[in-house]
Amino acid sequence: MRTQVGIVGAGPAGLLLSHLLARAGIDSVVLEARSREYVQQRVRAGVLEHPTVELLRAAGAGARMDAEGLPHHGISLRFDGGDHRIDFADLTGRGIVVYGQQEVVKDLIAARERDGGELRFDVSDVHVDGLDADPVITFTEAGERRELRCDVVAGCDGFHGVTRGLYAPAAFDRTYPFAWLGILAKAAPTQDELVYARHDRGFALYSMRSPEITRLYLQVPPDTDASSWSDARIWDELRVRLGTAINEGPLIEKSVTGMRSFVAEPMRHGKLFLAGDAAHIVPPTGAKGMNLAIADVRVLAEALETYLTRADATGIDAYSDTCLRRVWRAEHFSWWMTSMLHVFPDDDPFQSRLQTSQLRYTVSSRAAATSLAENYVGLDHGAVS
Ligand code: RFL
Ligand code: PHB
Repeated sequence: MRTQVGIVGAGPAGLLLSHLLARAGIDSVVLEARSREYVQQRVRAGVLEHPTVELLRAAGAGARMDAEGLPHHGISLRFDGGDHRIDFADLTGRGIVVYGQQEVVKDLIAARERDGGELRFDVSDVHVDGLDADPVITFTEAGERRELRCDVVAGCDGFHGVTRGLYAPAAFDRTYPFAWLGILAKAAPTQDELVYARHDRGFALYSMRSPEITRLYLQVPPDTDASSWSDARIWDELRVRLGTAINEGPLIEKSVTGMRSFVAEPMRHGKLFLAGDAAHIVPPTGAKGMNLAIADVRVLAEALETYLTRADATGIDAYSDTCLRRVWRAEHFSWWMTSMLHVFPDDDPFQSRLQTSQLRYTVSSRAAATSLAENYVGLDHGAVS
């Protein structure tokens, strides 16, 4: 088999890259370890920032998002018993759309299959060789070993994938002394917008997916076993920390997510280009992970188009530096939101007073609120210098 771009991983990064390349007339094959059903059901992110929404629309993959996504014009920060709205529309003229990551994944799979794109699910033992000149990806499919020759390889295989291990990038890493217990419940949301709450018992987040589905998170210790939290205990704790009425309903999903910050530099090695979680991780507090994955592949698709159609390497040579500028902005924002809103287990009174001061400043100064808002709704692609 031969293709121009061999893509490892069918998450948002790999699927959107394949879709953007196809629109530019470039051929790709996507290799995915999991089944189609699994990737379409995997519950993850829910917030699309403004540039992501615009890109999906411009790429012809935004119709269902526009019909079913929930446009939001602000969020609330809740602390010390008070609720403070950050009005994105007023501060930035922009908003976000709440639309599940798995819905984006379904839309992109449907778009690729409509165009005859090649998506291969359930592959295993992916190996990549020849990154200096002629890349070859070998993999097992339906019990048979196969070979895919390509001009370049895109490593879109997430944080636990294999492609980052093909070279030795410098790694920048932070872990946090807490995790999130997340639930998805069949219950109508009681809030119109997301609520980020800092409470003495820990952080809580109120989010949603649709007029029938609520998404909620609680800060928990990092080694928490999700099954040790009964449904009743989760609902009680959410009510206390969020200080609000919550509709209860049957849980569709319950899981614990670790929190970390990670960046691999550079994001390119020879003919391998990393994109999305394969290259960087942010804690979910800023809702940036999927948006960064999408920003990376926008840059990569354009760079590969000029390289593969005109043999012009300017874009691919700049790829890593261009992406890393935006990545580090999002790393800072996510670290900052995380640090401001969580309770640290060492319960350092100095730190907790700094957090309160920062929260008060953020909700009372228009300049500070605008800084949060413009990062949250997403800086324009290409605007981070
Ligand atoms: P993905 O989605 O992990 O996709 C990688 C794909 O590669 C496959 N794979 C392999 N395939 C072949 N061979 C191998 N050896 C392979 N190894 C792995 C995997 O099966 C998978 O299908 O990475 P991608 O595309 O870079 O996308 C990144 C996003 O998924 C991630 O950043 C977000 O989910 C993070 N995130 C959030 N991001 C946001 O922008 N907004 C949010 O509101 C938000 N909330 C969240 C989040 C992540 C969370 N969890 C569970 C980590 C909330 C949570 C709870
Ligand atoms: C979500 O809806 O899953 C969500 C929203 C905002 C975040 C993280 C996750 O910061």
